[in-house]
Order: sequence, then structure tokens, then C-alpha cells
Amino acid sequence: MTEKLPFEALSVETLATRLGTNEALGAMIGRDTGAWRVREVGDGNLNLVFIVEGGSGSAVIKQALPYVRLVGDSWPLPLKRSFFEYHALTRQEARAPGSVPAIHHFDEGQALIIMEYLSPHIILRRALIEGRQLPNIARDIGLFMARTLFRGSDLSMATKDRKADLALFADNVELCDITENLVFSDPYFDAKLNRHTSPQLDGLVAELRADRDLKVEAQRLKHIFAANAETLLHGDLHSGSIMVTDSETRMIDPEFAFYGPMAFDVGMLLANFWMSFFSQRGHEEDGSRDAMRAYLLDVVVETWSVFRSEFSHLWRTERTGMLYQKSLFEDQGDRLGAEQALDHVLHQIWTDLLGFAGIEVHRRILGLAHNADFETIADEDLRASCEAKALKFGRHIAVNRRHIHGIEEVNALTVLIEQENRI
Ligand code: SR1
Ligand code: MG
Repeated sequence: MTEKLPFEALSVETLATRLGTNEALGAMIGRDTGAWRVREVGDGNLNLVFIVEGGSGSAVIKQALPYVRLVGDSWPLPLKRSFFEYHALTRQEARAPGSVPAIHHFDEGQALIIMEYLSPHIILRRALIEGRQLPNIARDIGLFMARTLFRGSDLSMATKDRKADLALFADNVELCDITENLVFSDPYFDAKLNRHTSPQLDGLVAELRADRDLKVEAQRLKHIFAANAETLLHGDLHSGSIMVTDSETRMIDPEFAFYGPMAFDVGMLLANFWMSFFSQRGHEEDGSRDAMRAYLLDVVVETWSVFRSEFSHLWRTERTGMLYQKSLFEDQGDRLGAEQALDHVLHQIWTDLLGFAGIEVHRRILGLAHNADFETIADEDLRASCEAKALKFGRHIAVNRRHIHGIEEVNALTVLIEQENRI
């Protein structure tokens, strides 16, 4: 029997000794550990990430820590998130082939995943801050979302399989708890770990926290998030969870995966494009970002359009689950009925995604986990001005989500707000 070793965090110094006999890693990068070069590159909020280069290749090793890296060991977090990440990645690869890094090994006890080193990919958020216009992201992300969200739901899966998966991911309690608090509640009161650009935003923050309609809407969205176990979500699909080159896009880091509402991934993702839009003015030291702003709005339109058209295609060709059965519609010659139902489903996703997007914007400016789009704007007055516009935008789309009819209307609002007087 193989002895099960207690969990131990890897380090740059110990990695080669600890993993030198790992079959999968040796096959990928070469077995001569003397030739291995190891770097720790994790810049996320939770985990360790190592790049290991050997004589014949390279790999990424991601290891969970028993606490939140951003905060320290005062905030324990279970290692099992690595288990959920591994199982989410295998499902995403099956449902949207080629959209995630190849997985070579999973060690549950050590909470580590050995995977493909994506190079020369960089984090999408970094590319957008640099002002890079990537031609394929809208298509690639739109397809990824439609395929994973549709194929992980009762629209597609056998109900027995979906229920088994629902039970498996239901145990990802602590990561859901992070989202439930950090995204839906903390931004709207004076929670301990919150921070914002102060004193510039103090007045606006007080206004938002006293805004009854906004707080009610945020809680209605939290209710949907917690109660609507519709599909297997990525769960944390922001621009820091996507790696890109000019021609390739890969989604990473689905450790927050669980069964929730389809609109959550879509809303979180689009919010990150809109935040990038509002942050561009803070990155104009080398010239105007007008073209970049226009590009971002095009990306939003195309992402939503690709999502809708791929989702509709799957609805018409792969609707094999127990919901909206073909026996009730197409099989009776009622194709129109199936289209009417599709319209309802897409409309619900649309309405809810606007709400999720609005509160994602708020939590990145008012909560614990900020994003580099705004944080890298060194001039605090300028940063606060960009953030204030984003906050106002977020409030509008969250509270008015049932009355906004199309993506162009939302984009027009971003332009209007961007052109308003600066605070
Ligand atoms: C304490 S974790 C904070 C955030 O980091 C992750 O990337 C998620 O977005 C989470 O909300
Ligand atoms: Mg992450």
C-alpha cells in the first residue's frame, strides 16, 4: 500500500525533491531534476503556482494552501477546492474542447494539479491594461460559456448524471461562501476587510450603502445565486481567469465551480470588460485609449452575440435533457413553441446577467478583492474618478436590469457616463 503523506506546501527549493519521481511530470519535462528550473508565479488571491522548466519541456503546478493567500492563515480555506478545480477542468474540456489547459496529474492529498504551461499566453486583464486588442476573445469566451453552461445543465445532461454532479459540487461550500459574502453582501455595508479609494470615494460609498433599492436588488441576486442550481458554473470567470495570445484563449482557475445560475458567469465576465472600459482613462499616459474603449464595447457586443447564437444552436441540436423536451415541441411539429421557450430562457439570462455584472463592478471597488485595472492607476484622484463612473454604471444596470432591452443600450450608457464631468 502506498503511504499517504500529510499535506505540505511546495516551495521553489523543495519542488524538485518532492516531485522528482512523479511519472507524469517527468514524462512532460524530463526526468533529470538537476536540469529543472522552478519559479513561483502565483499572483492570485488564493494559491501557489509554480512554473517548472526541465530538459525537455515545461509544466505548471498549482497547489492550494490551507488558507487564503491574500489574507494569511487567519482565514483558513479547505484544500478540497483543488478537487473541485480538477473536476471542473475535466468537465470543461469535455464540454468545450481546447478551452482549458491540458491536465496531466492530480494529487488530492497534496491539493496539486500538474498542467500544461501556457506560453506565450498572458493574463487577459494584463493585456487589456496594456491596451492590447485581441481579435478572438469574444468568439472564444462566448463559445466557452455557451457550451459549458448549456452542456452542464438539465437542458442537455441525463438528469441522473446532473444530480450526481450537483451533489459532488455541493460540497464546495467555503468557496461559495466567499462569493456569497464578498460579492453580494460586504460591498453594501462597512464589512471588516472592505477598502476603497479614500477619501475621494467616501461620499459615493456612503450613498450606495444607504441605497435601499440597490441593497434589495443585491440580495435578490444573491437569492438567485444560492437557490438556482441550474448548471455547472466556472464560478469566477473574470479577466484574471483567462489566458490569451493574439490567436488563443484559455480559461483557467475554476476552483469556485458549483451549480448555480447561467447568468452568473456571463455577468461576471461582461462586468470585467466594462470595468476595463472605465479604467482606460487611467492608462492614457502613452496616448489616447479611444480605440481601446471602442474595441472593448465591440467585444461586449460580440461576446453576448456569440453566446446567444451558440446557445440557440445547442438548444436546437442538443436538447436531450429533461427540460423543454422535444417530445412536447418539435416532435409534435411545434418548432415555434421550442423557439418561444428559448426566448424565455435567454431573456432570463439577460436580465440576471445585468444584475450580476452590476454587483461584480461594485465588489471590485468597494470590497476586499480589487482588480488591477483600477489598482494600477497610481494617481488616486484619477483612479477614484474612473471608479466612481464604474460604480454609477454598476448601480444603474443592477437596479434597472428588468428595463434594459439590449446590449447596445448598456454600451451607450457606458459612453454617456464616461463622458460626464469628472469628480
Ligand atoms: C478571498 S478570495 C477573493 C477573490 O479572489 C478570487 O479570485 C475570487 O474572485 C474571490 O472572490
Ligand atoms: Mg482565481
